[in-house]
Amino acid sequence: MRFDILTLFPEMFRGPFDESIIRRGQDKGLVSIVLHQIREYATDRHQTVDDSPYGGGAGMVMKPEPLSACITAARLQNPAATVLLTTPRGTPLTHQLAVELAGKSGLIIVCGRYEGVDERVHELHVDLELSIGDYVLSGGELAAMVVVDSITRLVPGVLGSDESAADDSFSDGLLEYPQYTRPAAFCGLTVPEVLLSGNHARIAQWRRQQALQRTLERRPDLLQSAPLSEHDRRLLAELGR
Ligand code: 6GU
Repeated sequence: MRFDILTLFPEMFRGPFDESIIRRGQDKGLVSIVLHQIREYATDRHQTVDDSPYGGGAGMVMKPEPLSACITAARLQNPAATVLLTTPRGTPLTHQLAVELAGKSGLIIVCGRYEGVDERVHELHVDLELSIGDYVLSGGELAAMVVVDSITRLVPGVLGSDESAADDSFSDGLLEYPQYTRPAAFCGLTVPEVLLSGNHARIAQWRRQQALQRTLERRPDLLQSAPLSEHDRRLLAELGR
């Protein structure tokens, strides 16, 4: 998967992209990330990338020409890519959508800044506007990092077989069950007996029950769309759903 990221602040990405899973994806040659400085595509003497909004109002708007030129340049290098724009008004990013985007041959991510981007850039170039949640960030860069991270871990081969994404929260539509490691007793709290039993069927059953209980308590909205068995429904009924 090739990501092209268009931003006014490429330096913001260096730390996060040089560590951990994203680093490993790049080292394995499964993921490549190319940063583009939008300002390099401004043509005036002051390299202007923003201007005040037509019609008045607070803040600045990203000018169409430098951004459009930068997107065109990225497209030449990543021709089959889907163009995403990070904005709080976008479609909410979910696990489901991350899976879908991980299947694309390339992604170009435009990081919105200021009060927004000239609407004609959306019309001409953007396939999908993405938001990472119902709150406002100062710019799309942190959101773009979240998008890249959530997609990279789903690219086949990036995670080792011992750290599969299959058990992650959301992958089965539920929140993940509680995890424990040694020691068996810590600060007076013990690990549930079933996890020490070696009985894999009982452990799987306990984990499923815990995932259902947590989801019911914290994110009951997820139960509307999670695939549930008859047994799951009976467990939830016992929990008072
Ligand atoms: Cl994608 N961008 C900005 N600026 N704020 C956000 C967001 C994106 N998602 C949630 N808040």
